[in-house]
Amino acid sequence: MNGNTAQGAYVPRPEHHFTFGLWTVGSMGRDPFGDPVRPGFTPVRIVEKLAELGAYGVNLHDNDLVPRDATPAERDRIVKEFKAALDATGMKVPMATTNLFGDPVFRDGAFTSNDARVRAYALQKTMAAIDLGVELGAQPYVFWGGREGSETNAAKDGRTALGWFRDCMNYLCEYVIAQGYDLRFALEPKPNEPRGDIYLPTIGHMLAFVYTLDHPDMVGLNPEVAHDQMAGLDFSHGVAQALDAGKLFHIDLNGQVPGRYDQDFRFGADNPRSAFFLVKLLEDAGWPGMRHFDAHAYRTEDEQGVWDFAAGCMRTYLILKEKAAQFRADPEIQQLLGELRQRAAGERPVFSAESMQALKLRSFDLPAMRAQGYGYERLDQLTTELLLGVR
Ligand code: GLT
Ligand code: MN
Ligand code: MN
Repeated sequence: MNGNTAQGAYVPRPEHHFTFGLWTVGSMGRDPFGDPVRPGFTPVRIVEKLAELGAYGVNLHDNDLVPRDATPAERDRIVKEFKAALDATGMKVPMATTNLFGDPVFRDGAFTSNDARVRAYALQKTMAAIDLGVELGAQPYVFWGGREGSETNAAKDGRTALGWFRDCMNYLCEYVIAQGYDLRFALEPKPNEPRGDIYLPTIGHMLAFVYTLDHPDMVGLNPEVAHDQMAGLDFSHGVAQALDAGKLFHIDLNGQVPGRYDQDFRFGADNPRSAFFLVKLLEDAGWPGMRHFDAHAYRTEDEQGVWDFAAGCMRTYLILKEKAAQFRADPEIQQLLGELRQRAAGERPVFSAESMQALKLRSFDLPAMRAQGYGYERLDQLTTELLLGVR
């Protein structure tokens, strides 16, 4: 269990199900203040290099692979070459999505644009992108509504915008059913950037929206570490809620310091402690989905830095996974948790006339209950020491 003696345990392999977006390692380091600093790579090169590093697959937006202005013949040639690279390496495409944010046509949103023609074009583009995703074997299909928001509420009533969003999701569910595709949708919440405020900004907002759709069973979530942390939230809590609802269809792992610009740092770079609690949650839950990194290398990096970034994301996940196993096996930690479990044990409150009467009459030793401590300082310090490698 000691990480110092188990370097081999941190080597990523396809069975760990690590994935990256073409847009992540492919990022050229552009930011709102500066030009690209790297040339980027072809999709084929990304597939080959990620396979070499031990990843399971790559995810993509339609236009990460097929440029916006490609002719049908060009599209077919590009997809063919890409599939050949997948076949040669054994890499998969477990998730696909639509770029509904880069083209200036989407400046006021795609599914929530004030222009009905833009909303129709967004549906047309998404249907074509779904066809591509299905052709490549993607499951689930992600929707990140980066432009679905506003800077001023003078221009649009939020209820109208959500209604348009709902109409589009219902339409696309029907499309999937009509085509006979076996495909589920995963909606990705984000509070802001690139819009001043984005509709459906958190896991909770998005989850509530899913249940207003015509086919809620087909639609779940793709939460992202950075997006909850931008809002100052505890990501593990949101993920726990999505798991509890059976709606964690996909996940975007990265790093983000709260209160800063949209950083998309290497997984665990900002806060290894919260990354640990997230990994522990996913592993304790036995969650079967892909461990997808939606992040990119620092703008300071050259090509070598990009591959160091990708390897680092996977290695950190594996180290934290081992730490989670160590946490489960630590006798002192388990003793404290056992004491807590004893305290937590008790009958579930199932309502009946009798249980209600009994509860109304039950007497509590309030002085003792008020005086007791919970031992969390000790438990937390043990966790910290485990993470710092001295246990
Ligand atoms: C973009 C965004 C991500 C989304 C991607 C999928 S694109 O990088 O910042 O959070 O998951 O559309
Ligand atoms: Mn994301
Ligand atoms: Mn992000």
